[in-house]
Amino acid sequence: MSSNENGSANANGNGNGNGNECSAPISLPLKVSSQCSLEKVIPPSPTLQSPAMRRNVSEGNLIAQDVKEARVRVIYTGGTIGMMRNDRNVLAPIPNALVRIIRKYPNIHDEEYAERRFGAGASMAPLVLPYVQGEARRVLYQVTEYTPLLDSSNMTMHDWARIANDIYQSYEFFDGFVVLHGTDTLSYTASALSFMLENLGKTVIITGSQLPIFETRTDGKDNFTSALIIAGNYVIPEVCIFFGNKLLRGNRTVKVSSNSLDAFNSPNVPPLAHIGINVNVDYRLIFRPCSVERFCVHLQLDENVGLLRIFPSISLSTFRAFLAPPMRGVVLQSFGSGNVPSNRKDLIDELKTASERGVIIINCTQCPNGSVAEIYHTGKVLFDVGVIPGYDMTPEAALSKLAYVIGKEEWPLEVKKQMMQSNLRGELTSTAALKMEDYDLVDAVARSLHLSSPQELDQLGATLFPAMINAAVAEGDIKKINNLKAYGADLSGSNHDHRTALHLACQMGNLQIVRHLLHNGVSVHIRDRYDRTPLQEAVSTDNHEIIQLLISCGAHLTGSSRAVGEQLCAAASRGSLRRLQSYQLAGTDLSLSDPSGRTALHVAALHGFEELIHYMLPYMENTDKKDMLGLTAYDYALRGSHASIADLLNPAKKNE
Ligand code: ASN
Repeated sequence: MSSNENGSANANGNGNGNGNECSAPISLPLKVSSQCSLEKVIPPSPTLQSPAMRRNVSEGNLIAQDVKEARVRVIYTGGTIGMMRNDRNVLAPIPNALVRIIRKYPNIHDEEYAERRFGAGASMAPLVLPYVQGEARRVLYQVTEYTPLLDSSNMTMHDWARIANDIYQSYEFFDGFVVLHGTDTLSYTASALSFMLENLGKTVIITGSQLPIFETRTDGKDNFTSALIIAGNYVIPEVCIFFGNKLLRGNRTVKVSSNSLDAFNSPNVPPLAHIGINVNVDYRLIFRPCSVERFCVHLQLDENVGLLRIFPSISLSTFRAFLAPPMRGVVLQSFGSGNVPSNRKDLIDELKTASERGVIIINCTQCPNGSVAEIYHTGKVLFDVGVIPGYDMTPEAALSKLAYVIGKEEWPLEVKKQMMQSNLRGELTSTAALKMEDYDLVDAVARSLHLSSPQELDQLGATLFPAMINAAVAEGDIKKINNLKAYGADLSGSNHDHRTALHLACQMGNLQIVRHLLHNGVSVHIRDRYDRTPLQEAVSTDNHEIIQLLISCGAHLTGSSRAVGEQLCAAASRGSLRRLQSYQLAGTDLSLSDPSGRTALHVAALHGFEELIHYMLPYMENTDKKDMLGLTAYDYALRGSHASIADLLNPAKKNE
């Protein structure tokens, strides 16, 4: 597959599209697969750079404005959503049509806003979702179209790796991601991506439709626009599926209908959000990564995995052939709560031999609802021969998890088996789940206020908890924070200024609380009403340990390069070495300039701050940058009569 940006012709492929015969683990080179057409707003995608080189600031002449914006990358892989009927009257994907056509749909693209924002006639400019009542941000979206567009039945694990890698490569430049995909294998892709995208901190939504978006009657428009709204406005750090007014956890889904517009279900977990007149997210259900680690991607999948559905009188030869090498992982789809014919010693022996050979066999039920459990003798025999319980995982999740876990070459077999039974991304219900004292506290307050409906209780919780958590954070009281969590509070909840407990903890400089919140999965990416992230709070208070902790968790600075340049110049004019160090630790390029082209080096040279010059020089690629007056930092040092600084910056001396 190769890709086009916003529908333009571009044959820049990864060459990983036809792996049907491949049985080796898939490994993609980590490289930028396509040029970003949001480049007026967003710098080109980085390769894996040193922290000093990494930056996420906008280039170019942004128009100053009050409207808050969110950037969403759309990866269009194919599926009915973009199909049209061909001359043989069957649906087939049409290359380069989607973006061209939706540019003309006023309820999917706001041309007037786009012209004001990016200039008239900018055919490669990002698309813009029209204003949505009640949502904080305007969603700007850029579409990457894959070539060839695929019916999802033709997709392979290589395509999963392709999507995962594209998200990884552009992760810092977007607030969220939407993948347009055919519905037939959508649950497999969603499950696989949930494992491959490790320590995910942003919203990834996969959607598609049952009827093409170009037809008069279509579910494609609603699914697509709702996915964009959620990806741009809500931080739900999971791989989700949006379909038929519901946001579902991707690795819990199954396609349940080939003709209903409500085609997906997540039988064992309620929807994460419903879209009605409003978007109602149930934040208590969101699965958050609870390790302090940066987002990364695991592209190595093992294709030697399979689904073996037991049926009455299954033959030994079928069974044996299925388990034979090179098979390395099998999802055994058993009856009911995990039962197989225990009177078939031939099959049980075969499972035992395969397990002893190192094949990981995971027991999942054929029932759409419920879990495998060791309650019948017919199930117990499986545990005894080394078959692992898959609890309530869907076959799609179990299969893709096997491909992921077996692809982790650094994990020994025992660790792999352990991981298959562990809840990695919310894909299974651990039997050891704790019973929370949900809402006791809120109930007490509700009773005294004579409130009773679930909506009123939810509303009360949403109002009370952020304030109470903030009070606990301000007091530095971890025990209180834990108690509130046990009462059902969402530690990632935000107040009316959209600020989270993490914003406050960073501002207050309490490293211990910051670490505690991160370990409890609080997102580093939530922006408050003023567009500030927790990392910006830590920079503003020059807390280097917190900055480093946030960075190790995948935080990055956002905002225009000019604005950051101004901040750097302001720090230099105050002689604040510590602030420059804060920006450097936060991944900022110290050579960014303010709107008049001056860098912090110019300003430090003018004011005679030699210590700052010494600090900055190793980080500056070009020390002879000219500002709008055509002056370099060296010129400023001369004009400020700072001879020793001029000596350090003298171009003639540097070239000696
Ligand atoms: N066959 C199509 C696909 O999976 C079905 C759809 O998208 N509704 O690509």
